[in-house]
Amino acid sequence: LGGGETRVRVERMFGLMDRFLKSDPSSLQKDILDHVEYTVARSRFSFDDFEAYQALAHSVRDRLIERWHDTQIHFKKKDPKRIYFLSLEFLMGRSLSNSVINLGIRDQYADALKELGFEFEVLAEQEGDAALGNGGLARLSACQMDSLATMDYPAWGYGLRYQYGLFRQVILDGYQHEQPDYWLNFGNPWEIERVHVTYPVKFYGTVEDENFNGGKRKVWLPGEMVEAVAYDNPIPGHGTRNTITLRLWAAKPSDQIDMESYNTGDYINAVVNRQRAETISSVLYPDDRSYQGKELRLKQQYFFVSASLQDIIRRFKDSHSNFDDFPEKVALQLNDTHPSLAIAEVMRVLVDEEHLEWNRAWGIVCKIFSFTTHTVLPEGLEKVPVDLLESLLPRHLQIIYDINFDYIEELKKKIGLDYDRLSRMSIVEDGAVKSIRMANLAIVCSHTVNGVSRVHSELLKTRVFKDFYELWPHKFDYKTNGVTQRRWIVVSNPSLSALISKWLGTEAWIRDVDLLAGLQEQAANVDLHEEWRMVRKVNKMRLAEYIEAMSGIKVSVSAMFDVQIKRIHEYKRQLLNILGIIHRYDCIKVAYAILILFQNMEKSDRTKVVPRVCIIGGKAAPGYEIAKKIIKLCNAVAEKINNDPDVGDLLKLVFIPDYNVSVAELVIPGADLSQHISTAGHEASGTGNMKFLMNGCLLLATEDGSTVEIIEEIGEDNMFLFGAKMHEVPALRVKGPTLKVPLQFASVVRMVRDGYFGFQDYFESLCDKVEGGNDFYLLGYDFQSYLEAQAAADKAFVDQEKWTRMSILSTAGSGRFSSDRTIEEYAEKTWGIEPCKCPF
Ligand code: B1N
Repeated sequence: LGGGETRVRVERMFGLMDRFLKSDPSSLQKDILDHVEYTVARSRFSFDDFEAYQALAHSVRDRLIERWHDTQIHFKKKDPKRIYFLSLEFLMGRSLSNSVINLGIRDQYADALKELGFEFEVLAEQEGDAALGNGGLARLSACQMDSLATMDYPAWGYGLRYQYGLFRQVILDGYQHEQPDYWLNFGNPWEIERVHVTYPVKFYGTVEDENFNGGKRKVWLPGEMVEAVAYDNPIPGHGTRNTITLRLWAAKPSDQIDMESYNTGDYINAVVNRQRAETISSVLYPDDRSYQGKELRLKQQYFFVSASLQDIIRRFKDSHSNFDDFPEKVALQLNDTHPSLAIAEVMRVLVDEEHLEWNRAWGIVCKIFSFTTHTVLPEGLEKVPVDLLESLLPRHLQIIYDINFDYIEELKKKIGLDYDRLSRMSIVEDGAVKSIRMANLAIVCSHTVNGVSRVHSELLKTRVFKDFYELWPHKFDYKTNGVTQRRWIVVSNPSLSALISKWLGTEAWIRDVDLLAGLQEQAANVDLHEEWRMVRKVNKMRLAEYIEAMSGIKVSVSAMFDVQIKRIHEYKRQLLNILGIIHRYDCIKVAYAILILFQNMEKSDRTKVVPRVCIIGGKAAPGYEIAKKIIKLCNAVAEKINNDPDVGDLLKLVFIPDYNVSVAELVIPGADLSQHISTAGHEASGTGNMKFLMNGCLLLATEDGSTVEIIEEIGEDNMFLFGAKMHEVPALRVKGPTLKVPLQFASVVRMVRDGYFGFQDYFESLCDKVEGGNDFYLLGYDFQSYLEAQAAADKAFVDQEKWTRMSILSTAGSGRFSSDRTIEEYAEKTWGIEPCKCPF
């Protein structure tokens, strides 16, 4: 088009469009009904709740897209330094409520829907979870995206669009069964498929030398090619127009390959082969913290890394021609070692494709990467067998060897010929199976190595990465994790949110969470107490209804709701919780026997028992036998207790199946007490504790991970602490079999062993894990102090005034644990980026 014609066209376009979509009730109603008719393709006179949800979601999506476009145009114009957050997992949960709240149009939508005869809350319940992650690490990524958007940072998230997210957990006869989570079955209104944003990703093949400019260069001749297609998920900030991108890649067959088979007439096989490509992004690996050298997992890692980097480099080259400027414009964040192939990939692109000289490329690489590790144990670190890497990514293996060679030479100059240390610090491990240590690669090539809590960072410096810390102390830092108060208070606990705003006289805490500290002054105010208790009671009623609907168990809301929800792991000690419950049950039974014997209430302790509803939820990795037995034990104990007429309302045990983000949103606001009871030194951070804290739930906890910092904020008087301290654990383990274990512990384990809850043979190995010198996680050692902490919680609960004050102080002291604070620290100290706020 000529200049004149373009102007006429642009003017015409402006004439036709309203600047922004309107958000008054009748505009919203019209939009929703239009989507019913034209997007969902149902008659506007006949559609059900799910269809109404779909139409509603699409109308919200339109508003998101508008802001998202503006933000992207603004970023492009300003060209700031960008942060690219690479993570194999994002646990986003539901999007509807979060989006309308961040956009500031929730009430408008609720009003609009009411007139159409729908309730917003009911429609919001129709949405399924996006569960593209395992647990804490993945939910952390999601919280951080919310903060990045809210704080106007020029950020992109990159990950994989798994066809199947984390498996659905179904409990049959008390056992966990896994079912695939085909979350895309009914379409996903929150993503935008970018059919034109695609990149080829190469695998296998050989590397050859080629003559180039009078010298030699490496050329990778791949054996397989797959196409990466972008799916963009707009992430809206709160109280800002900024809406950033979470770009997830899906694998599609590439057109560039298999021409041969078509031509040789093997048409059917050619088509079948093409489908193999899609398996790369088909399923999320359900193990957290354990690493198996699986080819598909490595393929997933490289697939998403390669596509993301092509995208990032393309964006850089749109407005820059000199790669020396790359570090001024690009920060790459490695979320654990999972994306650390990115290091070798950047080297490969710069050297092999952009023809930079090796040392120049290396200089650039050393300035762009930062690495956050979420691991505590050396066994948790990823190691890729050299054979596997050689076959899948032959050129990358060469590059890693070359990086290692230069690095070891440098290292020798610094530390001398200490071969033990050199071999520990090498990127290449020479063992029975020669492998690449991904953490070492990440540490060597990153300018910063972050831990996720203070004590985690201390562990890294003194144990796991001690050698590296001694060499490069300046690289090591930590950013204590945080969670977003938008989702974990405003979305999931609207009544508490309203109450906080009322008492603080402002909603500003939603973006500036430190303001929550203002509640401290009111912690003794009786009017606040009354309203606080009312809000908590309403949330408990909501949770009680859910429990009844799901399990048929009726629970009393005047009981203490005691919750432990998280992945099932031995170190997280759900077994300690269950054994504690068995002890409580036993005490109630004894008290009952005394009551019957003496026909005297006074003599029995029964009246002193504080009624409890114990709630446990979480998934076990499908191959983790012991974790699965813990789930079965929980259900077996629940069966016994809940059906025992002697117990009644004094004790109930509920296992909540299929724990996920939306279940957490329901359970956390309704909890009185929550348990974070990992053996000290095992939880890198923990983030569930922060969500409970924000919601005014009291914590029963060990001094582990981020809990240590929570204690500093709210004081140990406001929580129930117990257990061996981190520095005591190693010595206690050495003592092992000689450790004195309380009688009560032996007696509850005996009940399980003797088949009191059935399934005697099945539970035997579980009991063996905590007795006879095998008690690695120190359940026996900590049992006594655990029971004491539980007793202290009971005592505090009886004094409702005290409890309410502690609860208010918990919320008031939670400000430090917002992901806004974490992200600000990363932005300033690690990434060197600044906000880039979209004007309008
Ligand atoms: O990351 C969370 C921490 O709060 C937890 O303490 C920590 O356990 C968790 C391999 C992991 N560490 N490692 C993983 C997840 C998936 C996977 O494939 C490892 N998750 C954690 C956030 O910092």
